[in-house]
Amino acid sequence: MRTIVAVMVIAGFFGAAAQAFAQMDSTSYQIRWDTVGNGGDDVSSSSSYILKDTTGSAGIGDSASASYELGAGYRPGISSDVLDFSFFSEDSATSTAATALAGLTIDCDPTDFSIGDMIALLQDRGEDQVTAIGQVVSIGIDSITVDALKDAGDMPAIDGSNDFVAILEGESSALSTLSTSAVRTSVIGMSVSSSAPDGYAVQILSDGDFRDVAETVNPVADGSVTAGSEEYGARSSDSDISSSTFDSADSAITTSFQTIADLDAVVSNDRNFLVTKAAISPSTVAGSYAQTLTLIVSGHY
Ligand SMILES: [Ca+2]
Ligand SMILES: [Ca+2]
Ligand SMILES: [Ca+2]
Repeated sequence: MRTIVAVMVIAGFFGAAAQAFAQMDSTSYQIRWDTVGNGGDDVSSSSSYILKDTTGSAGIGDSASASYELGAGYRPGISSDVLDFSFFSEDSATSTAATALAGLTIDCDPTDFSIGDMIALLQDRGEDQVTAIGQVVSIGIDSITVDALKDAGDMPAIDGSNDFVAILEGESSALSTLSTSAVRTSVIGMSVSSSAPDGYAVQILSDGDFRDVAETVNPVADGSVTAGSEEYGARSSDSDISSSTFDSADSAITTSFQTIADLDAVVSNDRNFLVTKAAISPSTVAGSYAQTLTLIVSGHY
């Protein structure tokens, strides 16, 4: 029997760009913000909270002339920039059969799940897989309920045949034993919060081919990873990406950064996912194939 084990290791990074603020300056000095008040403290903190405050502000409000704009009051132009990125990869070892979906409740054996787990719901795991992700908010006797289901345009239809719920956690992902008669998949969930006014982008790159020493699984080139063909690639749940094909086709992950999710808006916990897919042909050499992926999120300021 041919045994090909595929492992994917994913690394996450975090990028931020500076935001420009109004300021006062001279040749030698720059006063970005100042306060005239009767008390308070610019920054107070405890182990749990940070407070930025002042008291006694007077004449607050916005005013403008042809040349200037004034926002009077306690630092009205300042807010703490937020750029937060989390990703979680499919733990196929803990996947559980799903038998039905009603609203946000998935019928399954809930033994392996905890409240707060990120999960992927997989209809017909493999080549024709339909995926959605969510976070467990309650656990029943024979079901789990999630806060929302983010899909890639089609909600999974669960009939109990080849349907699963898998926990998304950690930074490595296994495609298990590859097959000449099926497509193996693994889901990478992503969540972004960004206060950047023009939104954010998540980009991906690999450290090389999906490989075992000199042997590689060919990067997908025809837009679809199909059973029986030696192909490896990924598809995003973001259906609107202008700078890459991950939104509309199974695409090769290269050593150059490519966008896998973007949104032109301020967002809180905006979720997307990437489904990595691999298939082999009878001529694929047995081995343990792997690559390292790097994900970067950047705010658009
Ligand atoms: Ca099914
Ligand atoms: Ca193909
Ligand atoms: Ca988009």
